Amino acid sequence: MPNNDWIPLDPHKPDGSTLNAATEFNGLIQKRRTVRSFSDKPIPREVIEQVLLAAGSAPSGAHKQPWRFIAISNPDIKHQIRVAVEEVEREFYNDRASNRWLEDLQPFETNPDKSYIDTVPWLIIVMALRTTDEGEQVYYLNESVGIATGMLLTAAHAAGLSTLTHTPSPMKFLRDLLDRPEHERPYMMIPIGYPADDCTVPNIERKSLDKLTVFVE
Ligand code: IYR
Repeated sequence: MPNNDWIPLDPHKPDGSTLNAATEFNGLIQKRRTVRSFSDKPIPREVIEQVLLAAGSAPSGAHKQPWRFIAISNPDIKHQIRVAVEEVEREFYNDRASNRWLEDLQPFETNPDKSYIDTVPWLIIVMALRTTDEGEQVYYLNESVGIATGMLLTAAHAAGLSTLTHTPSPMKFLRDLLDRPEHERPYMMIPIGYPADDCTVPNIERKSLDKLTVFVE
């Protein structure tokens, strides 16, 4: 990137006060919930494209943009992924997870059944690029991809869609199954869809401001 190619910033200027804009956005994002029960209602590819463009606007180390989003709606491929994921998850629940871990998961009633992968219209596999496609070094890979993933969740939520952050472990099988190159490391699976009509979520609380923050003024 040439080091003298600078343009004026085009800042976002919300209508109304800054406090109002901040409060409104917080109200929107507080409604985001992780969902495990999805509707099969289709979502046009154009919607997913907008969500992924938003995710791809994230900041990254030296602007290397070390991510790729594999967006899958093909039912056969989704089913193959479901079968493989459920095998990995069965091993997790039966052998690998500690008792403490299983206890911590109990309130969320998670289990190896990932049938939502068949139901949900889109499955996004977030890939972290260990080098750029051109083989260049990347920086702060986990931070960069984490931010982009957070923005993906936020963009989907703003569009009225629900998501689930899913990290089966190990996830390497996804690269083979999707025939992706060596430098792409599966980072997270994110089903995107409308929530099922009868979707319920655990009644959890978020940290209060005093637990969440320390102000040094
Ligand atoms: N990957 C498993 C287990 C799991 C682990 C954590 I930490 C969670 O917050 C939720 C689930 C699964 O998806 O079932």
